[in-house]
Order: sequence, then C-alpha cells, then structure tokens
Amino acid sequence: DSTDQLYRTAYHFQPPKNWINDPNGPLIYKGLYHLFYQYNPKGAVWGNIVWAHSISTDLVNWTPLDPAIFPSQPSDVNGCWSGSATILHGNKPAILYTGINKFNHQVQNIAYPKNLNDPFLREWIKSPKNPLMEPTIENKINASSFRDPTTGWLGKDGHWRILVGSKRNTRGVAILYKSKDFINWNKSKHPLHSAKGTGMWECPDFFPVLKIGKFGVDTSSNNDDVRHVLKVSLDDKKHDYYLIGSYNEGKDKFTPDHGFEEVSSEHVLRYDYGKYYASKTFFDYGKNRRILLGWVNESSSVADDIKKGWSGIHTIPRAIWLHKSGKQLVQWPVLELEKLRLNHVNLPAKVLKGGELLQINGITAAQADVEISFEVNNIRDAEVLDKWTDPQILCSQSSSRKNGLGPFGLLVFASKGLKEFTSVFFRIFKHQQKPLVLFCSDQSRSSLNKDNDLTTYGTFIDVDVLREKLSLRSLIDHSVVESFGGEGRASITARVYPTLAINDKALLYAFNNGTAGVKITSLNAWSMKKAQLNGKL
Ligand code: DQQ
Repeated sequence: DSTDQLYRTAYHFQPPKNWINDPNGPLIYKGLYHLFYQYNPKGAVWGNIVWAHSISTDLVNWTPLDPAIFPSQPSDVNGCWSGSATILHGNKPAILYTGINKFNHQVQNIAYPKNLNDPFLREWIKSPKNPLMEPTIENKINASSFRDPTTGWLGKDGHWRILVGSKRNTRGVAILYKSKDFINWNKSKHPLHSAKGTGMWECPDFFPVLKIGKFGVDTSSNNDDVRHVLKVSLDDKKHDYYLIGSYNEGKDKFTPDHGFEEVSSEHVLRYDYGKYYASKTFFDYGKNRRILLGWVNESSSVADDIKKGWSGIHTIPRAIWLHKSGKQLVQWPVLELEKLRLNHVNLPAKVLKGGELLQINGITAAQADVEISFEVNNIRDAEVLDKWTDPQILCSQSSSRKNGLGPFGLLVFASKGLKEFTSVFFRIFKHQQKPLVLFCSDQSRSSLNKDNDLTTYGTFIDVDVLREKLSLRSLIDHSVVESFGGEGRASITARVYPTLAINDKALLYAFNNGTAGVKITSLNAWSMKKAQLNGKL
C-alpha cells in the first residue's frame, strides 16, 4: 500500500521496483542520453545482475527500455557486472563489461548495438570473441578481483587504452590494456597506477579535465590544457576517491600530485562525503560538459528494503570540472534540474542570531531545492582547533548548541516540535590563525526508527570565508538529502527515513546554533515537481 512507498523519490532516479546499484556505460547518442545500471529483475536485494536501460533527453526525465545486457553466453552466465561505453570511429558505441563466467571467474566482454539507426539502441549483440580479457596462469590476475572496465581513450599512436580494476594481495591496482582494434587486447607490463593497502579498486574512471574553466573534454583529449583524474571506488571503505595528476601518454604513466597512500589524510579527496559509490563520468559532447553519475545505497535495514520492494537510487547527474586552485574538482547538479523548480520563495538578507531558528514556508519541504548563502566578517568568536581532527568526528559532536561561529545551516525533514530532523550545516574554527570550515550532514535525529544507519558525515571545505560567501544547496527528496557546500566544492549525500516529517508534515528551517550571529545574504527555495523517472515513450 501507499504508506510502504513514503520514501520513493520524486526526482532522483529509480526504477519502479527492485534493487539497483552502479550506473553503467552512460553515453549520448544521436541527441539521446543513455543510462544503464546494475539491476536485479527479481527482487530488492543484490543478485541476478543485468544491465537495465533508460533513455532521456535532459538527464532528469527518463524512459525505461528492456534490459540491454543480460546473461546469455558462457562468458557471462553468472552475471553482467559493471562496465563502460566508448564511442568508436564512425560514431559507433561499444560497451565493455565484466561477465561472471561459468567458473565464476571475472572476465571482460564486449557488446555492440544491433542497429545503429535505432537512436534508442534497444538491442545489444555480444561478440563471439568474448571474453576479450580473462585471468590466466600466465598473467597472474586474481579471478575474483578483475572487473569494471573503463571508457577507452585513444592515444596519438592509434592505440586504445582501458583500465580494469583489480588487486594483488591488498594492493589496489588499475590494470592497463591496449588495443589497435578494440577487440584484441594486450595487458601492459605496468599498471597505470596502484597503491599498497588500499584493497580492491572497483569501478575505476580515468579522464582529462581542463586546467581552466568548466567545460568538459573528450576522454581521449591530452595536451597542455588538461590534467588527468583517476577515481577508484575502494571496496574496503565503500567510498569514491580521486587523484589529480599528470598523464604521460608515451610512457603510459600517471603521476598524481598526491598518492592514495594518504587515504584518510586531508590530501585524498572524495566526490561525496556521504553515501555515494561506484560513480562514473562521461563526456557529453552535445553540451561540452563532463557528467558524473553515482549510486546511493539505502540506509534502511534489508528487511525494510524487502518490505518496500526496492533499494538504491542515483544522485542527480552532476557536471564536474577542475577548481581554479587546481587542487580539487567542483561538482554541480545539471542545470536541466532547475526546470522542476516551482513556488519560488526568496527571503530578504538578515542576520541569524545565536540560537535563532527561522522557518522557511511556502514550499513542499519534503520535495524541494534550497540555496542559502552566509557571510562571515571575522573569526573573533570562532572556536580554536589546535590540532587536525577527523572532520566526521567533529561533525558528530557539532549540531547541538555551541560556543562560537556555528553550527549554522539548514534543518531539513524537520517534524513539528523537532522530534525528527536532519541538519546540514557549517561550523567555523580558527586553526593556525586562519578560518577552517567544517561542512556536515547529521542524520542522528533524522528518524524515530533507529533501525536505520544514522551515521553523521562531514568534511573540511576549502572556502576562504573572510573573502567569499559560504553557500549551501540541498536537494531534498523524501528519503534523500543531496547537499553541496561552497558552490560544489564538497558534496554530502544522505539517506533518511523520517516517520513524522513526511510529505506535508515535513518542515524546513534555517538555524544558527552558535553564539555569534551570522548574516544570511540570500535564501532561495523551491518546491520541486515530480520528474518522469519511468515515463512512457
Ligand atoms: N558492483 C558491480 C561490480 C562492481 C561493484 C556488481 C561496485 O562490477 O565492482 O554489481 O559496486
């Protein structure tokens, strides 16, 4: 019945029912976006994996088609796992994906569209040459850690290159393969990159970003105008980490500015500091941008997932580019999302005093888009932080009343009387005489149902608050809060399952739980229309 479906999203991608995980093989073909994803046609838990398929003209409204790739060959009888699309010469898409073969070994297969005149690319044909890459005694590849081929990139030598995620003992590895024809692949002696102690590298992604500006470039671009990004999904940590570096194509060597060895230090970056995994980018040459897609798992119990009949959503597709500092990426929800905005509410600038709570009325607060900007003139009142502390731990000690500058931000999915709420906020410290900004999403009070994972998430965010405004945007959608701090310099996605703050009973507030006042320089909020997530053709 409908109370079982309280947590379905109105504009974050999900199919009508069942389990979903990784986005696979995103591409644009003849003006249409194609999204494939890991899907269990038979239930709300992981298993029986096929590539489900949806198409879109705007990355917001989607139409489902029949699954594109499903077990049918000895090389994939036990599952069609993650992979990527590459547009080959003559605008011909090809998909490389991991098959689980009859021995339960992981191998790499290829599939092509049956009919290139069909803009929907409904039917995919597998090559009789599959598998194209497999673990052997000679190559010493671990047959249960060899998966998730990337999009190919073409070198100036005319050879295609791809990566396959792997591990050797506990060393995470991005194995490099090269091919002249995209069919016959040779494993390179040296991986493109590896790092000890990081465990299995799932869903690697390797792509260039312009040094300057927000435009994206083709995956094969390589010149003085670009830097390269290597992202891996660390199975051991269940987070997506990335490195920025230089790629020497002649030597096939990637030299990152910092190493993964520093995981959990301030130098290793994540796409998202909340629940977010197995992401993948593609180059949208229609709009000259690079788009990032990612999977968000549930925070509810498996029993609850089975009861509601589904599990997993995707984030709003994000444009991604290099920040002008060169030290990190910036992500921002695609502009097409703004077509869903309705009932614009705009509040005049005002100072939010210490302890003040300001209700934001006039929108559907369980299905909304909110942007708020703060101004901080000095850090006199900020608390001093002597030594670097794990931001996630600082965040979990931060949302109650504090002495100093913040916490301030938004209370979303708040129930009347605040029996339930999720707080997304900043707190500013004085660290070595300079401001240090903490960005948090605290789920600890989000639901009276304590069966959910209520972990608090957080990160430091590189915003110079004395010179620039400090902004927060939250995309609120029934059971997800996808937040962007510092105009996309950090994002935190959280899943929450309120029992009181549902539909019309959800309230939205701006709050300041510090002692010092902070100025809200702008506040814009909108209700969001329902997207057609499973629309008809
Ligand atoms: N999910 C797929 C794998 C991948 C993992 C299986 C990451 O190919 O390594 O569903 O979530």
